[in-house]
Amino acid sequence: MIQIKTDEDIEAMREPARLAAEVLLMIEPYVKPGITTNRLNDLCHDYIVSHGAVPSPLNYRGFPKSICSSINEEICHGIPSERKLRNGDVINLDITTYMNGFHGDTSKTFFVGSPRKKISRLVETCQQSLQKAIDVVRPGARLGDIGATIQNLAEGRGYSVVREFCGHGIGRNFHEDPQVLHLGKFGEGVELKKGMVFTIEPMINEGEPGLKVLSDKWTAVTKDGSISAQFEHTLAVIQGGCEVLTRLDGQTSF
Ligand code: EYF
Ligand code: CO
Ligand code: CO
Repeated sequence: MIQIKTDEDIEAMREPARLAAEVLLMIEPYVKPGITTNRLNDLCHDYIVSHGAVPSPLNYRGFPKSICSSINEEICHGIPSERKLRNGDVINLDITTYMNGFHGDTSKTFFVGSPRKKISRLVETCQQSLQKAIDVVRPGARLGDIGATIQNLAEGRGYSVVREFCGHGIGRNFHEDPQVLHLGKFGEGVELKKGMVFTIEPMINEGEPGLKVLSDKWTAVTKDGSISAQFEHTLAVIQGGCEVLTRLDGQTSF
């Protein structure tokens, strides 16, 4: 069942959502060759806790860390470790914070050192697909409009959309209804209503859509070893459109 949020609920959600966005801003200068993903995890953890919040992933269904860090062919749910970032890597950092009784969830793919041209086209396409999907969100639109928008852009550029993971309702729980698929057909699926709050978090692969989960039981990687990119925002459906809760004031590019 989709839980419709009141204006008061949405006001309470702005704080964890803004904090998650601030974490991505805070961590960006540290995303450099040589740093370990454990260090990135600890910097994010300390920032979240020092701002009176809790990192939602920590112990969630047994997840062992405070953020997800997914490098190159890792699609999502990568576990921070002693692995050092290298020039040319791409890394998605996925941040969810809990405060005021609500969660806020956002993620971004960063270039480590000098971006490779072929990979930057993939990463830019993923970011654009999220923005185009956000642009269709308003009362009366349908979940299929979101999926179709992402699928058309990604596949039109020769990439593939990950099928196994999707965006999700979010609020008092990290994951709520509805499931927000990143592929679909225009005009199909649940009709969007004012007060719905959900994430859109497309995962786009350079190659085939298939994935496998590593023996660590968490990290999803592309089956063909191709690079994968992801961006995510939490948004609230409001009259005439949506409010991107995880976008900071004045932030235009992401
Ligand atoms: C089979 C986890 C559970 N799940 C989702 C638990 O929505 C998320 N990111 O945008 C999201 C983040 C995390 C997450 C962090 C940990 N988990 C992972 C993989 C499989 C699974 O249940
Ligand atoms: Co996330
Ligand atoms: Co999410």
